[in-house]
Amino acid sequence: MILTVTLNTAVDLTYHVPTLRRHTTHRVTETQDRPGGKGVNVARVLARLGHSTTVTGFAGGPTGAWLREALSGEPHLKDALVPIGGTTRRTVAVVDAAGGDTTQFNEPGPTVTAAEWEALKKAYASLLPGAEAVALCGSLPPGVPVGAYAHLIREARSAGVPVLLDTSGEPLRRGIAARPDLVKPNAAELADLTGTRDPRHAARAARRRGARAVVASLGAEGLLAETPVGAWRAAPPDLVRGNPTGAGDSVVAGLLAGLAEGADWPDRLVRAAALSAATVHASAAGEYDEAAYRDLAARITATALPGAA
Ligand code: TA6
Repeated sequence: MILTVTLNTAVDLTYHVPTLRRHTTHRVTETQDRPGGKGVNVARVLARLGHSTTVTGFAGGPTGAWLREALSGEPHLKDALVPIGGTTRRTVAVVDAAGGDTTQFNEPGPTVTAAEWEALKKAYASLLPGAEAVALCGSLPPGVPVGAYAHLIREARSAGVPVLLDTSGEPLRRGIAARPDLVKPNAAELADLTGTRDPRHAARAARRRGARAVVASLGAEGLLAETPVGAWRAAPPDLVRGNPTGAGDSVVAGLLAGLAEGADWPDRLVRAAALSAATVHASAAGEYDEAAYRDLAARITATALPGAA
């Protein structure tokens, strides 16, 4: 079983509009609701790839109930979310057909009490022994300590379970110091963490700070991996346009699927890059286009980069 942790789950709403403009009433042409938050997206992709996946984190209120109901229809996915008194947030992604880009609005999330955080730690400790890998994903809701991911990483490491971290800001900084097996920042998160804009230098700096391996998602330039056994780049052959919401989560899912299947690093990166581009192809947040995934996985290659990692 692969375990994903989403402390700040969400109901992701996607609005499609012909043209996005300020000071204008927009007529929405299409609406989609999906269970979301980064680790929830990772779990849905993994489950659709056939991997047994368990979702934990917090859910509460009517949106939390909706999210749990929506997840109950997913084969291979088990709900181990911890109930809270607050209400699960919503996010809104507005897809602008004319501009070909997406504007995202994320609520901060409900305030989590100290007792709820203790309940989550207990649930997590009971799930870890059955996990072959764990992914800790997304922002922290108010009330959760900033060192939460560092704590969960230390627990996974002492249980001998490989742990991946995908977050930003101070939780990322503290999480890296707890020595996760893998971090998956985007270019901005990596630059913010290390103070250097060159992705390769920045990825190496993140490894020196404690991450065993780094896979940076660089938008249209694809993925850059710095690992203990080498460095690679993998990018889709053509520019993919569409809704990028959840594309980074699909990178995490591809990396975990490859890890669980014992694939080598180049193969893991090909899957991750193909799943990410196939997610941009799909119109709803966090979904991927199956045909595009198969096609891209056959055409993407991972290129080894010179120099010791
Ligand atoms: O990566 C896309 C997404 O997972 C959306 O589904 C949305 O729920 C959001 O990110 C959550 O990110 P945050 O950093 O606010 O936890």
